[in-house]
This record gives sequence, structure tokens and C-alpha cells, in this order.
Amino acid sequence: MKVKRYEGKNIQDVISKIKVDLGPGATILYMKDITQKRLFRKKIKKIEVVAGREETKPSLDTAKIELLQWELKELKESVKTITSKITNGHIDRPAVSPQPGGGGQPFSMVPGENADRKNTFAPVIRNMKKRLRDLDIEEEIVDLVIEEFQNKYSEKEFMNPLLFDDFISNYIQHQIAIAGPIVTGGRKVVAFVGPTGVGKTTTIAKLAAHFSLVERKRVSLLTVDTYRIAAVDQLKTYAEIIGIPVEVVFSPNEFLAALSRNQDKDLVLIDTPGGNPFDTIRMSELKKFLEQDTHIENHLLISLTTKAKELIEIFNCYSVMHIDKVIFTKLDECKTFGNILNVAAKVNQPISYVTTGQNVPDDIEVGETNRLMNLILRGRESLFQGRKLEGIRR
Ligand SMILES: Nc1nc2c(ncn2[C@@H]2O[C@H](COP(=O)(O)OP(=O)(O)O)[C@@H](O)[C@H]2O)c(=O)[nH]1
Ligand SMILES: [Mg+2]
Repeated sequence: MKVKRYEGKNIQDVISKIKVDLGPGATILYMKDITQKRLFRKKIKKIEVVAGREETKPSLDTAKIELLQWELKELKESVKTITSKITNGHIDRPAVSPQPGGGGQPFSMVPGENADRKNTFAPVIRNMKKRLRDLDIEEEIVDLVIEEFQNKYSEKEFMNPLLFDDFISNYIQHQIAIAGPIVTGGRKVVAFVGPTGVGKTTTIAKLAAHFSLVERKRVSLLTVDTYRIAAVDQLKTYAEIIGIPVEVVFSPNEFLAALSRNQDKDLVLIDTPGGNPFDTIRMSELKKFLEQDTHIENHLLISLTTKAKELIEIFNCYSVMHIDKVIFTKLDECKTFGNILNVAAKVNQPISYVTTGQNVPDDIEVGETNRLMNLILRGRESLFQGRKLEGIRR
């Protein structure tokens, strides 16, 4: 980042200098009143501003530039209001004495002028909130983030948008729990549950292809058909192409017998019929199958295109049957990825995989913190920068 210090008699004066010098993408990092007091002489009013500009291609970051322009505009308006109040004698400008610790303030304010203080920072906070809302982060979480940021940093630091970026990144990193990929070793049994159409069968096919063809593991598929109507042809077709066995089971007893027939496998992937998660009878039927073997790892699939509120409801419905990990599907159909944070902040379940399209076996990735953080903060522009599962070897 290119950082420079500017001085001027008022904020408009300094901002024009910055604009000419650094261009419209400039960020105000720091601002201080350095009005010089001369004994028996008139005060010489001066403002010091430290501004910087990211040295990235502007076209890559137009959103940020727009944001900064907006911030600058808001800032100018606030300064105008304060300046006019000072001029009209509504605010008694204090003499600027060195602050303890050598720090200046973005604006000098009289102690007790809380309303003005609030007004000064309100645009900055509004702007921060807008940024988070635009990522489709829920209001509740937006408020929490801002509150934590306010508690952590001083007002001087508050004005630095880069600091806010860092803060959000850290916040997201702390919120998202990562499960890592399925690890085979001994026989591993993984069941995939979730509402109809979220992508259970497709995800199983992607994982089966990976573990069987890339990792050279012995893989078999099992499908639980609680209603004798579930479409199993799709799974059978995938199994045939990959060249692995598939079995259909209709009762909890058959299920146990099928599991024991597959003792020699490295990995058994179980497909389930899904259905409406609010259908409690169906849920408890499925539970009867899966709870017979406590070693089964249950992955709940959730389409990220679902509304945040519904996601939580689905999660709550499925939590009656012991969920170990979460897979987010259909990321390719999302405009924003704030939902990842919305769920992570409320549901303490680690993410194993994310799926990014219909292609079998390509469109699946292991959930990784940095990757998910980039998706949340940068949106679709980072969607195709993930590491495909095919290339991952352990
Ligand atoms: N766009 C997109 N479509 C997907 C993804 N995963 C699955 N699908 C599609 O979603 C539909 C339902 O998938 P399916 O595996 O049958 O869902 P299931 O009912 O949960 O087994 C199919 O058309 C899939 O191709 C994904 O990550 N992105
Ligand atoms: Mg299916």
C-alpha cells in the first residue's frame, strides 16, 4: 500500500490534495488536528491526514473503491457539519494538547459531546453494516460483529477500513468449524442425510469416484429405501460407471446385514431418501436405520441456496438424529455466501465438504477455512478458485 502524509488548513483542502495525488481509491487511515497555538498570536489551523491507496489494479476492486468514495463523501459531510458548528460557536474547540501515548484523534471533540460523537461515527458504522448486509450476513450477526469491533478498537482505529477488513476475516475464521475430509482407515461408514434434492446422491457419486478411482480404496454404496419408492437407479448408474457394488436395503435388519457383508471395504457410503425434514415419522424411520451402528458418521447436506432462517430450521429438524458434519451444496447457484457464516455462527457443526456444481466427480471440495472465508468476503469472483477434490491426496 502506498501511504502518504498530508497537511492542510481544512479537510476539504487536504482531501483535494489526496484526490489529485492518490486518486479516487484513496483511504483515509488517520486524521489529526494539529492546529498550532502561538502565544499572543492567532491560532494557525491545520489538519494532518495520513492516506493510503492499495496498489492493486482498480478494475479488480471497484467495489472497494466505490465503498471508499462513499466513505469519503460521508466523512466530508460530517466534517462540514462539525466545521460549521465550530464556526457558529456551537462547539468550543479545545486546545489540542498531545494525547497520552502520542495519538491524535480523527476529530477533536469536547468531552460530553456524545451526540456529535455519535453523529461522527454513525456514517462509518452504517457503512460497515451495509458491507456485511451486502454479503447476506444476517442482521443479528452484523450487530454482533460491529459491537465486537467497537469494543476492541479505539475511535482513531475505527476510521481505518483496512483494520475492519482484518477484523472480519478473523471473526469469520473463528466462527467456521472445519471437519476435514473423510479419513479412511479400518472400515469407515458415512451416511448422507438431508432434504430431497439437496444433492445427496450426486455428492455420494463424487466421493465414491474420488475414493475409488483416485485414492484406490475399496468403496461400496448402500441405499436406504424407507418407502420402497425412492429412486435408486441414479445411484446404481453411478456405481456401474465407477465399477463399485451397490445394495438397496428396505428394513433396519437388512441394513445391519448389509453393513456386515461390507466389512472388508475401506469405505461404505450410505444414500438416504431425504424427503421433507418436517415429516417427523419419516425422520424417525431413517433414524431407526442409522442409529443401529454408532460408528456411522452422519453428514447433513444443506443447499446454500436456502434462506438463512430455513437452513437453521432444517438443521434443527435433523439434529434429532445425531449429525456429525455438514456439507454445503450448490455453491455455484449462490450469489453471496454469507449463509456459511449465518449457519456457522448458530450451529456448532464442522463442515466437511462443499459442492460447486453438477459435474461428477469434479464439483466438490474439502471445506477449508480460508477458502470459505474468501467466498464469504469476495463472493462469486472467488468461486472458481477452489481446490478440486480430485487433486487432493493424503
Ligand atoms: N448446481 C448444482 N446442482 C447440484 C449440485 N449437487 C447436486 N446438484 C443437482 O441437484 C439435483 C438433485 O441432486 P440429487 O443428488 O438427486 O439430490 P438428492 O435428492 O439429495 O439425492 C440434481 O439435478 C443434481 O445434479 C451442486 O453442487 N450444484
Ligand atoms: Mg437421491
